[in-house]
Amino acid sequence: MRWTCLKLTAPVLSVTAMLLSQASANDAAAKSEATAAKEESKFAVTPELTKVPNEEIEAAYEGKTPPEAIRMYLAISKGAMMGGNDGWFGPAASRYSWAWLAEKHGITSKGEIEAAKFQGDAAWFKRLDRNKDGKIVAEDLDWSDRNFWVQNASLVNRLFRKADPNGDGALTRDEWIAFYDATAQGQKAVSSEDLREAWLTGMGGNFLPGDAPTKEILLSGLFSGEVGSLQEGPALNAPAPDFTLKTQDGERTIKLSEVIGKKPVVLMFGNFTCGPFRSISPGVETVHERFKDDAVFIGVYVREAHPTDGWKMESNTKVGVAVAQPKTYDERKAVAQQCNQLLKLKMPLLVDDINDSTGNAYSGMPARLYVIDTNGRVAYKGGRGPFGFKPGEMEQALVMTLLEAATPKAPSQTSTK
Ligand SMILES: [Ca+2]
Ligand SMILES: [Ca+2]
Repeated sequence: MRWTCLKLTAPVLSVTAMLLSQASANDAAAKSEATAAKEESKFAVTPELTKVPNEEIEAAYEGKTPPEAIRMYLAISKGAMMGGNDGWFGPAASRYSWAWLAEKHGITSKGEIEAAKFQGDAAWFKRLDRNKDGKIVAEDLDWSDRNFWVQNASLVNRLFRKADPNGDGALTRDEWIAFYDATAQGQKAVSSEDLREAWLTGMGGNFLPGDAPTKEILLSGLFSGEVGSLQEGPALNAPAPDFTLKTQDGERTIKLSEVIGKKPVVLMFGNFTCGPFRSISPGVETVHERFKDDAVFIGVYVREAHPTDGWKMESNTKVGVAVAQPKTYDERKAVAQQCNQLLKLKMPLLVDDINDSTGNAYSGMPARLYVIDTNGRVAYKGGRGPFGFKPGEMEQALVMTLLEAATPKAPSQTSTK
C-alpha cells in the first residue's frame, strides 16, 4: 500500500521580516535562555550569508545544534525542498505525554487506561483515545511522523484538499457529489482504481502540481521571513509573550495577559495563502467547539506564506486565493477579513502588526498552535506549520492541561494500577 506512505507535505511558508526582534519573555530563566540563543547566533540569516561557504557555517557550530534559522538556511542551501524533516521542522514541545499520563494513572508506559479508570471527564477520555477502541495506550498519543495514524491523517488531508474545490476547509455535500461525478465520468460506479487515479494523479513527492519552489525562491522566502519566522518563539514552560491586538473587524482589542488566568488559552497562528492552514484550521474550530467552555481560543493572523509576489502557488490560484504581501496594517487586515470570511472562524481573529511583532515573538509563521496554561506559561508549543500544525495533538495537550488542573495533587491512591 504504497499510497498510505505518502507524506503530506503541502508546503508552506510564511514570512517574517527580520530576525531581530527579541522575544519579550519576562522571567529570568527565559531571559537567560534568550541571551544564550543570541550568543549562539554567529551569523545573521540575510542574503549576505550566501557569500559564506556552508562548511564555514557548519564549522562554527561544530558539536552544537545551530539555531533553527541557520539549520533551515543550510538545508535549503544544500537543496532540501521543504520536507517535514528538513531544516527547522520538528516535533512539538509539550509538557504532557503518554509517560506523564501513565504515571498519573499509576501504570507503566506499557499499560493501558480503560474508561472506568480514567481520572478525568468522559469527554476528555474520548479525545485521548484517538482510535476509539475504548482504551488509551501509548499509540494514541504518538504524533511522530512515523506513526501510522499521523501518516494517514496527512494523506487524508491531501485528498480532502483535492475534493474541496473552493479550498475553504469545508467539504459540502455538493462538493463531495461533484467530486464523485468527476471521478465516475459517466460510469454507474467508481472502482478503487478510479479513486486512486482521481486522488493521486498529479501528486508528486511533497507538492501539489505547480507548487514546488526553486532553491532561489526558498532562499528569498527565508530571508524575507516568508518561509517562516526566523525567531524561535518561547520555549516550553516559558512565559507566553504578551500582546495587544485588534480583531479583524476592528471591533475588539485583546490583551493576552488580561485573558490569562481562569482558563487555558489556545493560540492559533495562520495566514490565508497557506493552503494547509486553510484546510486544517477548521479542525481547530472543531476543537474550539468542543472546548469553548473550558478554554479561550484566539486566532492571530500573520504574514502571508504564499503571496503572488513571493512563493506563489498554483493550488492557491486555482481556488482564487491570490494576494500580494500586505505592506501596511490595513492591507493585512483586509486579507485577514477575506480569510475569516472564507473560513468562517468562530474564534476571534486578531491581526498582527505589519512588523510581525507577535508572529515573531511566537515564531507563529506560517502557522502554529500553542496551549498556554492558567499561569501564562507555555504548556504546548506545536511544531512549525505546515507539518507541525496538528489540531489533534494540540487538543490532547489541552485535555491534559485541563486534567492536571482538575486533579491538582491527587496522589493516586484509588487509582494505582
Ligand atoms: Ca485507543
Ligand atoms: Ca468547500
